[in-house]
Parts: sequence; C-alpha cells; structure tokens
Amino acid sequence: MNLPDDIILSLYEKMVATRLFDLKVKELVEKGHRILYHSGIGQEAIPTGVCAHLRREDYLIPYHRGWGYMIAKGMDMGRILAELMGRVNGYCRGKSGTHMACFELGVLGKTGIVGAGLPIAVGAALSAKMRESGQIVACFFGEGASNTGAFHEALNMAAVWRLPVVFVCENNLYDMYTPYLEVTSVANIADRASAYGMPGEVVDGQDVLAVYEAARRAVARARRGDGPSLLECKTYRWYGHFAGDEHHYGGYRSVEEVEAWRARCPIRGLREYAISKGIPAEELDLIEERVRAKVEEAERFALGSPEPGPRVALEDVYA
Ligand SMILES: Cc1ncc(C[n+]2csc(CCOP(=O)(O)OP(=O)(O)O)c2C)c(N)n1
Repeated sequence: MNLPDDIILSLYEKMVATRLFDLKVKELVEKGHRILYHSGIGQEAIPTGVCAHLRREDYLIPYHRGWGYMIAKGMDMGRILAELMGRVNGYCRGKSGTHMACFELGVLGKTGIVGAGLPIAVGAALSAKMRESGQIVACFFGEGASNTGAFHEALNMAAVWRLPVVFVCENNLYDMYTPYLEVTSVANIADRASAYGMPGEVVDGQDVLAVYEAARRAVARARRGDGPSLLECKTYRWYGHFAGDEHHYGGYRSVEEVEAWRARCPIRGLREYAISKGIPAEELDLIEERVRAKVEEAERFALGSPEPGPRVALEDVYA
C-alpha cells in the first residue's frame, strides 16, 4: 500500500489529537474534576483508521473507550470536553456527559450498556437502506460486547437484510478485569462472522495503515449494498479500565505484558513509517504542536463554560 502523504499526515494528526485529548481528560480527572473516564490510549489507530473512510452524513456508533471516533468524525474537542464536564456549551448542554451524541455529524451516542450500540447500528442502517440515502454505519464495541445476545441478534439481522454496517471490535484482551479467553468460545472474534454469512477479518489494531486498508474494503462493501462485515482489531489499553483502576499494572495484567504492548505504540509506528517515506520529522512535530494548542484551547473553552442551573433539568424532556 502506498498512501499519499496528505492521508498519512491526516491519520497522524487524528491519532495525536486522540492521544493528547485523552491525556488532558486524564489530567483533569487527576486534578479532581468529575468525569466518567475510560481511556482509549493505545487504541488510537482503530477509530482513526476506520473513521477516515466515513462521510459527514454516515452514522457512527461509538462505545465507551476513548474519544477518537468523535474527534475523527469532526466533533469539536472543546464541546466534547465541555459535555464531559457537564457544562452548558457541551454537545448535549452538559446533560449526557460521556454518553453524548451529535446528530448533525451522525454520531448517535455512546451507551453505558455494553453491547447496546449494535442493535442501534442495525436500526440506523435499516433506515439508511429504506431511505436509499447512501449512508453507511460504523459501529464500535469491545470484545466483551461480542458475548452479549445483542451482538448476535444484531449481526444476524444485519446479514439477513444486507445492511450497510461495518462492525468494528476493538479486542483489547480484557473485559474489564477478565482475560477474554477465559469467557469467550473463540480466540478470534472475527471467526463469529462466518456464523452470520459475512466476511470477518482479524486486523493488527496497532497499525493504523492495516486498519485503514481493512476498513476501506469493509466500507466499500457496505456502500455497494453487499452487506455488513466484521473487523476485529487486536489492541491493548495502556491504562486501567477506568480512572482509579490501579491493578491494571502488575495486578490482573503483568507489567511485562503491559510494557510489551506499550512498545507497539500506534503513533510512533506511523511516525517512523512517515519518516522512512521521506516526510520530514519537523512536519510531524509541527502537527503535534498545532494539536497541543487546540487541546489547550479546548480546555479553556470547557472550563470557561458555565454549569447549567437547576432550571434546565426541566428542558429537553418529553413531559
Ligand atoms: C450489560 C452490561 N454488563 C456489564 C457492564 C459493566 N461493564 C462496563 S464496561 C465492561 C467491560 C466491557 O469490556 P469490552 O466490551 O471488551 O470493552 P473494553 O472496556 O475492554 O474496551 C463491563 C463489564 C455494563 N456496563 N453493561
């Protein structure tokens, strides 16, 4: 694969933004701000590589880990952070926190129920097909979600109706604190695709170019009207399941295992590839500087945004 430099630089920028935004949230949590936090650091290549193929009008079903999907789909980091902090300038006026949605960009919201995004993806894809709108759906979830009934129902209906969905499993090897192999009937979640007559592919989730290429095929299939696909991206989260999970390092995960995965940083991997292709390191440094400034600006925006008063609790409700 020989991607043009502008695509490589764009993937780099999105991954760096995802990483620096996540680190900013971590810093704010450590300072005592109350933010529901599931770090996606280490997994940046997956939302970046998949969402690079989405159009503005396509649907996106994110899941609880990280914010790379939202950033890659074009959501504003300041408004994401404001929402996480419960401020009125957030995407849902501070009422949803991490479960925010942005309908203008097709982001249908995170849910706190593991696996619950998959049937929503099927519904959105059915709607797109019936309206002949040309939209597709990218649906993200962890390997733990693939053991829920919702996963199996969703894949079955998506296959029966040949719906335009790309199911993306981020297999970071642990369902909270449980090694997935202890509770899962197959070593590769992608193998489950064959039970529903759709293509399933195992992808190196630390290699953004591999994710980009696999997603290109799956998205093209969905756009052609040939139906859904399942991508399983093998990956690893660098930090705990959530802020305060201190046992992830040397507890339920060995220090050697964590360090071996950290050595396969997706951002460093792309950086080295870009430099080997002749892209100057200074250009990559400039991108980092620019993104860092945007993250600082997002923090100022969020902290400067007021908290909603009690009156707004009665707004945006049905009755
Ligand atoms: C139906 C349901 N069961 C349990 C939980 C508690 N829970 C939240 S995240 C999580 C682990 C999910 O693992 P996975 O889907 O692999 O995603 P990961 O956190 O590893 O990215 C669990 C068990 C929940 N939110 N919903």
